[in-house]
Amino acid sequence: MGVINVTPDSFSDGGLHRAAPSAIDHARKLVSEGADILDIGGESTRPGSLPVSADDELGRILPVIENVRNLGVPVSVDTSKPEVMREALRAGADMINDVAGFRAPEAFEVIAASAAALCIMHMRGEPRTMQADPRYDDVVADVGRYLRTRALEAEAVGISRDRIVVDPGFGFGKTLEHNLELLRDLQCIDGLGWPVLAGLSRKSILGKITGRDVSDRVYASVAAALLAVINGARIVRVHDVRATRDALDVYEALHRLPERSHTTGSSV
Ligand code: HH2
Repeated sequence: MGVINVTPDSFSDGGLHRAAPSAIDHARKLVSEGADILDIGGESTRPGSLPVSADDELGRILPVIENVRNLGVPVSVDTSKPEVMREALRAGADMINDVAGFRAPEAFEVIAASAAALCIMHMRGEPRTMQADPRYDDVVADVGRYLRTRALEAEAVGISRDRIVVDPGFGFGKTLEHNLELLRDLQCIDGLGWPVLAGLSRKSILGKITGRDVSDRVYASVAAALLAVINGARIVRVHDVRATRDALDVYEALHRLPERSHTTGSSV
């Protein structure tokens, strides 16, 4: 999943694609580099970011959705506002990705009234305050319980299981240790029964580990995406599509090999 932030303030590429023509060119580039899904966002969710109005968000994303829906890949829209979800779906979006887990009243109902897919993400609190001393009894169990509850609630309003994706929300109200535990034990989230999406691309946890600035986290991001896939993620949300695609191509080539029979080591 390639990220297109049509925002002035996103943490890694804020302002780069705030004008629709630039965002559309970027979408074309990501598809040519191997993105299977595009994720368009009109509101930054970085820690401390301030909310924008639904009108402003729609003004940013609608021209982009209309111009990228014919690129041959599904279009996801990253939003937490039901009115933005509704208009985005009307404009041709195939999926809604909500970092707030569809907590807004009517959010699930808007999706249920469409044929769209949805990504339910775990976030503790809201972007303005989420990094203030996050605590969990057991982060993997707590996040897993939340995602399971929300996914079952989505199914209860009539959204079929094959439309639902879950995401532990790396960096959203979690310390470095919380994020690492979630990455190490991602199989537990995968074991819930819904496909898992993981977004680690360029995030500050990678900066904390490598000491690198946000503009210099491509290698760390590729490593994190690959580890997420090895540990069960079915979709990785990334800024650097070409580099990630190459890494996943190598991983997938291994998986296409026929199984070797393990009868003896001495014949090697
Ligand atoms: N991370 C970001 C935004 N949306 N959606 C999902 N499902 N999972 C994520 O991990 C996730 C997400 C933050 O990254 P970015 O869009 O690059 O930055 P910003 O929120 O500042 O626009």
